[in-house]
Amino acid sequence: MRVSIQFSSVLCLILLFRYSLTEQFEFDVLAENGEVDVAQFNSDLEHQYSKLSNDSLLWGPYRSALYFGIRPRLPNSLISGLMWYSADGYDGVGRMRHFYEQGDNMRRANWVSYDPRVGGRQVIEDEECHIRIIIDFVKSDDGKSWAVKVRAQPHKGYENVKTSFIWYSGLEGEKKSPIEGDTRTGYLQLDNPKSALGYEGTVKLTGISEELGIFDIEINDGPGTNRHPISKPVTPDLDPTRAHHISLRVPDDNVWKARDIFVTMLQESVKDLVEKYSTLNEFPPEQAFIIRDLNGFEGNLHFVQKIYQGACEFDIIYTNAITPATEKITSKNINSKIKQVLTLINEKFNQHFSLNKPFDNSSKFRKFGKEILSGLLGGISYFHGDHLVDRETAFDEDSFESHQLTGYPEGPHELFTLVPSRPFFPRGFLWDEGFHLLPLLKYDSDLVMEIMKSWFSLIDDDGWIAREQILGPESRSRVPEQFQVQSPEIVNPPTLMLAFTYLLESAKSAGNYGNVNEPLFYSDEAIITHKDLGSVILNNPELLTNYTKEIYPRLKTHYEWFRRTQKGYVEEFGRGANLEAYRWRGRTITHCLASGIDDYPRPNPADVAELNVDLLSWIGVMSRSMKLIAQLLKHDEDAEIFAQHEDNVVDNLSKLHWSDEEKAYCDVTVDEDDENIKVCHKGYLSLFPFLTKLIHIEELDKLEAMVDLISDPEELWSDYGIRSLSKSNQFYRTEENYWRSPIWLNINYLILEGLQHYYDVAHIRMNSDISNKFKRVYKDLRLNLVNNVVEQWENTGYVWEQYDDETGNAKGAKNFLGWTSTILLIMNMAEEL
Ligand SMILES: *[C@@H]1O[C@H](CO)[C@@H](O)[C@H](O)[C@H]1NC(C)=O
Ligand SMILES: *[C@@H]1O[C@H](CO)[C@@H](O)[C@H](O)[C@H]1NC(C)=O
Ligand SMILES: *[C@@H]1O[C@H](CO)[C@@H](O)[C@H](O)[C@H]1NC(C)=O
Ligand SMILES: CC(=O)N[C@H]1CO[C@H](CO)[C@@H](O)[C@@H]1O
Repeated sequence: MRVSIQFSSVLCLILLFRYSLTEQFEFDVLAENGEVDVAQFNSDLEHQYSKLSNDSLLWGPYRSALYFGIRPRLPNSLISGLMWYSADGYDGVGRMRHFYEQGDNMRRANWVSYDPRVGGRQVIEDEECHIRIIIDFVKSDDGKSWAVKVRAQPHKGYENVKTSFIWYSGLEGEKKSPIEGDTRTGYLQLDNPKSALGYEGTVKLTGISEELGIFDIEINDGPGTNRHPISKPVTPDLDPTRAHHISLRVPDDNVWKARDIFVTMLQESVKDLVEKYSTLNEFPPEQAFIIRDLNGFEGNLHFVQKIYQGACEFDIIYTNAITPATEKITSKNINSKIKQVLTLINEKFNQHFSLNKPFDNSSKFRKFGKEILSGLLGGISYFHGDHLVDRETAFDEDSFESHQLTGYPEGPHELFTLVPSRPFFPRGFLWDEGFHLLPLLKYDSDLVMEIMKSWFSLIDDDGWIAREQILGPESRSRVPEQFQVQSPEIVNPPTLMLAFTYLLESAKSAGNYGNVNEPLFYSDEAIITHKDLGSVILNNPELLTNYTKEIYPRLKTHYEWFRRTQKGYVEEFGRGANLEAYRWRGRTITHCLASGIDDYPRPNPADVAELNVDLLSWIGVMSRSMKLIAQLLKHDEDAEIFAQHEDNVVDNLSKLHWSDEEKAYCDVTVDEDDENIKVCHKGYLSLFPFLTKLIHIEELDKLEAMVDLISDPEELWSDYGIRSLSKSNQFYRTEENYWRSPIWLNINYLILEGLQHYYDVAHIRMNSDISNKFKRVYKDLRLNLVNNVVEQWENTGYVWEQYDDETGNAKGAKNFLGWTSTILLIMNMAEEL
């Protein structure tokens, strides 16, 4: 039986190799054209880029909600993960590590060096297991194979600590074999002869699937220096010096429950032991929780468990048959591969980020910067599945109670995205994503384009895109039910449009626009190689232009949907005709989740007459982005229309939302007599036209008011950054205190940009008092922000969602490497205006 299976594996292998050679061959023929042919060159370029990019981003720790979980950027495929627990006592197993949880006692847990195209290193200080875990992840040059080295170093005083590690791999979406004549479906199976007593040395799994081809996974036992607990096995199948394996069949979309499944199997084993021995105390802890293969199942999900004492290391090596022998990673060459990857990441970081004064002279800031970037990139995730949408419930205009939504599944969709916080918000957020991409523009603009493409492909035919992307059951398991359903009446700040504009502008300033990249000679050699990835679109902006062309109609629909669904009442309240004026839909008395600044005070009582200044500013951002895109594509008529929208927004921000008395931008509503009134809660909201650069540069009085508001310690200024709500406001630090005082880095970054922009364009017209104030505020704010975030990182091991305006202390979600990583951009900004 086994022999015939292995024979068929070999056969598959040969057939697959032939298949891959054919693909290669076709490509060569395509390129084999003696003449210079620009069109040919371009289409080859697009194809080559797409293939290289897909390959280099195929595998990754894209299950970022876990401490360490690997999957490819493919729906239903091979899903793997690492778990561990302390085997010193009987209670360790109850705190088995798997999902990255906010409450776990980790002194730190993050990537310290990482790039999705090559791999990197994560370091976890587990204060309960008393070990430091170092996880190195590397990929082969062709991107098709990978390897992981797990090392554990006991904390001082715990040199004999016992730790159990569990690796699991599960294959989903097993389809019929692509090989003609082979009637088997895809599979993943144990390659070692099955042994209930456990395994010495390497445990090997082999598998095949339609998308991946043939592969194997080796989980070795590490070098001879490793120690296992040597307690004599109470029963022969509980030998702690051996690796133990079980397998079972689980349906698609269930491998993510690996921890629960493992624990259930463990409970079965423990129950059995207790029945036979009446108490578990007969067994030392490292034996009591060894998984036992009681049922002899064979299936698509496999667990391999190991128990070590003291320092240890072991490797997991995934080898795809397609990877050329010279590029394969083995337990022999893995160390040099890791070294190579870490060096490469260092070089790439140094090449792309030159920290500016005064952060350029200390290795502390450099180390911090590299960790922030690595942690941000380590949040890149791939999601696949359906989400819940309510297209039925119309929001009752006059009711400001929260609406009870009933969702129906739509999809499946896929999303390649970053996440705001691995432990707390491990999924895609529209409002955050634009900020996530900004630091990456400098580092790998090709990656930014891939992520943007993925997001934009989610815009539906009406132009709607869901605010939170909760795709598939794994993602849903992390979100309370009342927040799972998305409604097409609800929008979110369109920060992706902001980032897309930055991308177009950086391609433009790379100076390659307009010239088609003409090849000097034509050969069948590759035009680009995987080493070029990161700056291909900057060097070949036509790739970006072509994509922009393709996505333009969809963006336009999105823009129109946004403006249509959020339109404010105008004629109804004597506000003239045709105004650019908008109101967030779906606000409740206490919250406006759509706006992204959830509990920021809004007009009270809530009224359909409300107009929101932040929303009008965001519309302005969209109009400006659409204008730039239309100009780039030479859609002159459209460009004019968008330019007109932008002008109207600028005009109306001033005419509708500016309060001369308060010297701030404010929301608008009506009083009991239906007269228009402004409601001014000073804070981030008052700054929106400034943050989005939509104040006319002639309006010096307004610019001055902005810098006054920012710099006044009784209003927004604190020693740690600009607070969200003024100290003078009646709601300052009240209730949830989410956007009612804490310092948020994304807005602070926009404030610095606003200061920089208006100083540049308007300082000639300002009197010296004001222009000096701009300079001083800019310089001090930048220093305050960086110094505090870095200090908090040193104290706590993490960067955070927010910082307290009175103490600078970290608050909210931990490991918030989403938009808090704009700190990296801030360190890169000029020291002075
Ligand atoms: C861009 O699109 C044009 C028209 O479809 C095509 O001819 C050209 O090859 C494309 N350029 C690139 C770099 O893909
Ligand atoms: C790369 O992946 C994308 C999306 O998954 C796909 O549409 C495209 O065809 C792939 N490109 C190549 C050359 O395989
Ligand atoms: C870096 O420069 C700043 C001032 O520019 C100074 O205060 C600090 O001590 C310097 N740090 C090191 C490590 O040289
Ligand atoms: C206050 C005001 O009405 N300003 C302008 C707002 O924008 C519209 C066009 O959408 C203009 O007509 C208004 O004059």
